[in-house]
Amino acid sequence: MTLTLYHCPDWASQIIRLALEELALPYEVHPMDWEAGDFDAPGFRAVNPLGLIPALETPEGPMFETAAILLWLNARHGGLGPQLHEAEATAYLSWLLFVANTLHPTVMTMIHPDRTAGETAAGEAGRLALERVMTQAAFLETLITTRQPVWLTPEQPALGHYLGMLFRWAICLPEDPDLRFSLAPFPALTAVLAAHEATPAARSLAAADGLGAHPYTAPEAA
Ligand SMILES: N[C@@H](CCC(=O)N[C@@H](CS)C(=O)NCC(=O)O)C(=O)O
Repeated sequence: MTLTLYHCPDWASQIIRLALEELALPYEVHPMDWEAGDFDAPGFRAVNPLGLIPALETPEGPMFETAAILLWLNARHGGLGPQLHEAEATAYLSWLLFVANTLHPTVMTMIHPDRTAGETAAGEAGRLALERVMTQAAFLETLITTRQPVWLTPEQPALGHYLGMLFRWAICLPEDPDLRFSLAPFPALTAVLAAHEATPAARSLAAADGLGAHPYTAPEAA
């Protein structure tokens, strides 16, 4: 089965690349260059009309949206999270979609507050987004300490890597150092991310893409 991932290192497509690596699936990478206008190219818009990555070409048609691709890969190949017929799916789907619909856009607002609020209100938007991410991280901390879900261990690594990339960006990408996230108040979440950044798949991708030795827990901008 031929899979082609439209990808930039350290962008959201990295989450899908990590899943493909964890599954040891063969795939091709279609490198994307923002400056060269690749995101507006008609060929790419035929794959993802929204012009965003990740996008994945599959033998059954193109896919986009991180969570959708993770769920499809898991349905096809297993190993990334619970299957729909399993009891753990109720909690897993709820938290995966919380991450995709709530945490992911809030982290994007931390990184690009001007896109949400315009240049003049960007500082306040960034501050409020950081506050919301702190609250959302606290929800995750409680989840991990009370439930210790198997779908937040490297045994079922999709959501752990998704969180790892989001917190990586929240820690190192906001322009204002005072508006960057810290994992310090969240030891259980930190342990989950540390376990995921230590998987062989994460280590080899981090080395290949220059993401450092601790891309989730002690990240530096690539
Ligand atoms: N909800 C989308 C968000 C994807 C997204 O924001 N992708 C960014 C890269 S991190 C992108 O392609 N940005 C290009 C742009 O904004 O034009 C998903 O989860 O797939």
